[in-house]
Amino acid sequence: MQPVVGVIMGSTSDWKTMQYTCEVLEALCIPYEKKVVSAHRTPDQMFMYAEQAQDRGLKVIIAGAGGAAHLPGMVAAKTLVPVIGVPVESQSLKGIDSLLSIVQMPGGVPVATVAIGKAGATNAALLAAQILAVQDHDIRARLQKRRDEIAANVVCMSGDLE
Ligand code: RP5
Repeated sequence: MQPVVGVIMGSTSDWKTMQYTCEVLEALCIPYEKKVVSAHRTPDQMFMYAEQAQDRGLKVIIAGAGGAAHLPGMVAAKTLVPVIGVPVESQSLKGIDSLLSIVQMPGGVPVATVAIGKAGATNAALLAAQILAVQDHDIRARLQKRRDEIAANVVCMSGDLE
């Protein structure tokens, strides 16, 4: 199936976090591709990826990076495909560095920034799915089912307190 979501990350070390993005996309049956592309170590490949994304059929790009996390912003600078940035938790600054690097984009070039780490990686996939669901009713139905299950779980948890 032709991928509609591109999941990229700055290093293989980001996979521990970005695997949660891919798990959710798989659960929602959304075709995606995954790739390591580094803003600093392979800048030419990063620009090529961004420039070709739209013509290759990608509808959303999810970019995870840590530390000096320039990947989401630089990709966003080279494409009109919406970019969601996932701040990966860094060892030295617990991902605050990643978060600030990704979220503080200048006006005119947006990156939708999610939370640091696993929750952010999970929500990046759900946000991508919600963007796709604007035009894809099957994805919307799968998202609604997932939301209903989450709500049912919370109701069950409340029962456990009694
Ligand atoms: C960033 O540098 C990557 O996104 C990664 O989070 C961080 C560290 O990379 P490695 O040194 O583990 O390859 O570019």
